[in-house]
Amino acid sequence: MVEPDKPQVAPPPLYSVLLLNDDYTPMDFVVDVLVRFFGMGLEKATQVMLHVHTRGRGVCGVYSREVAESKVAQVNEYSRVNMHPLLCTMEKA
Ligand code: TYC
Repeated sequence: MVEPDKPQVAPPPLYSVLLLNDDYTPMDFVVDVLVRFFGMGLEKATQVMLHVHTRGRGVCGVYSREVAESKVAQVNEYSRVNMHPLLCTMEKA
């Protein structure tokens, strides 16, 4: 028997929010960003900061496009007003 087509609904794409390493942003500022904007505890935030410091980049979290764009904008603005060159970006997960 011929079945009716199932509705073809793709799940919304997810985006990884990333921090990039640089030579100038203080480590404690990066940890503060991870706690403040990504809800991490101090221990996890320190691990992620050290990962970014040694590997060049690291994932802070995975979100819908709208939430990821908002995190990127908030982190880059917070870094800018605090005069640190820290960069946050996003890519499809
Ligand atoms: N590399 C920086 C330093 O030595 C620390 C740092 C870590 C900067 C992570 C950015 O996303 C970053 N002070």
